[in-house]
Amino acid sequence: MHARPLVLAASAAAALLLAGCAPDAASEDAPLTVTDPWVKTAVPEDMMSAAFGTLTNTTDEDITVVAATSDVFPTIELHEVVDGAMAPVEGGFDIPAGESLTLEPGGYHLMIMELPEAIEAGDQVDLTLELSTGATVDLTATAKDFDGGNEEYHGSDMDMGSSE
Ligand SMILES: [Cu+2]
Repeated sequence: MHARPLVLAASAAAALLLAGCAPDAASEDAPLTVTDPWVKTAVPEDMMSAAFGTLTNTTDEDITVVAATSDVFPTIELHEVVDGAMAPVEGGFDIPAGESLTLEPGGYHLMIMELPEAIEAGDQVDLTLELSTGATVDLTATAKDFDGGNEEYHGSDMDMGSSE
């Protein structure tokens, strides 16, 4: 539900070491909060899934999410949907100071590629967002079924009426 402060504190400490003379305030604060993260259920035959949620920049500087990683999924790409077709987002997700970016079906999303195993409803999926600053933000997305919006994820003629 909430980002883990312990991990954030650790990465903030690492950032302080690297920066040398960074201000010591805000070491407890996540630069980015993630609200309602969720991931679409999928079976390996789907080959892919996607994760969503609202990313809020809690700092007074612009933030760019440059990558997403997971212990479970080998490849996660940052995508957007443009005119009904997915495309990688060049440079990552830009989130201006104090603003939010919502990842949702039909829009920005974290694309989970090469799905190695099924994602079942209720599963908790741990993901890590990497920021351009080098900081990381952990989140746990809850898996849920989502039928709408599937068309955005299939450019081919398959999956027109998959039945369980
Ligand atoms: Cu995608």
